[in-house]
Amino acid sequence: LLLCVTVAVVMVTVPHKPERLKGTFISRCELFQGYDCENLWSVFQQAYVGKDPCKVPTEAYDPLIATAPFRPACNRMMFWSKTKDLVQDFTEKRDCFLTLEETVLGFVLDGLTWCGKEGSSETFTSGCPGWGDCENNPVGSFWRRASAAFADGACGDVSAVLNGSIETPFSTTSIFGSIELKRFKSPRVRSLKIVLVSQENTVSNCMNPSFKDLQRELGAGIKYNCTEMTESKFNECSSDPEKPCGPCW
Ligand code: N1C
Repeated sequence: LLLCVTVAVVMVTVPHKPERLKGTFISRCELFQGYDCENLWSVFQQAYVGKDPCKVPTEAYDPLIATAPFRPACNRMMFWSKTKDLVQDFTEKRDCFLTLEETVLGFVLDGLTWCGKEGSSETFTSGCPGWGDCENNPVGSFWRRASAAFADGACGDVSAVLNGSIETPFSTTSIFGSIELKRFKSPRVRSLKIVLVSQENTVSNCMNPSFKDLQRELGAGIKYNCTEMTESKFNECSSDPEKPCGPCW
């Protein structure tokens, strides 16, 4: 009997995983001011609910982006590739830069998995296809669409934090390399500052051949520079009281 009661209580109090997804979405959304979070959830769901989870193109998220558009933030936008944790720690301490994760859409969906199923009105959080399964999966399409819209707002001096502890810090197939970089337009975007951050082991520097690819892809008229930095120096940048907002690179 005790077991039955426990199971019953758990079933009532711990919602099914998809319910948890909605809960996470709404509670994260409520940390932002000025959004109708229930409406945002319903617009979000329309992108993938009832669809084959391998047939959700980036355009499916157009209404979602239109409901919570990104505002341009000149000289403050920060992009990254293969340095997510590092950049997240950095922006938490320092309010000067804006990443996609700090906007309402990036924030509510960060780290989550979701998909629908043909003939069902439910949201699933397991058994969803990943990048390796099909390109047009709900999660991948969201990040590609949101990254494009976020990058469209870039202006002035833009920063991108790349990983100096890997062989190819700039990858033409990453979201940064294949989507964001291509949307930077001169003269709206004046310069791109690459900050190449290495952990204990430095594997590549600013002379890395992949930066030739980057410069080739970068729009004409946009200035480019690259600064190498250790992880500890980078972290110091986020806590320098002398330069609370001044660039450290
Ligand atoms: O493919 P990436 O990096 O180059 O993408 C990073 C790039 C950043 O500049 C962000 O603006 O694209 C944006 N972005 C996110 O903000 C984001 N949050 C979480 C892209 N992807 C994001 N994710 C997840 O990480 C998502 O699942 C995606 O596939 C990975 C990409 O990480 P990466 O390869 O390090």
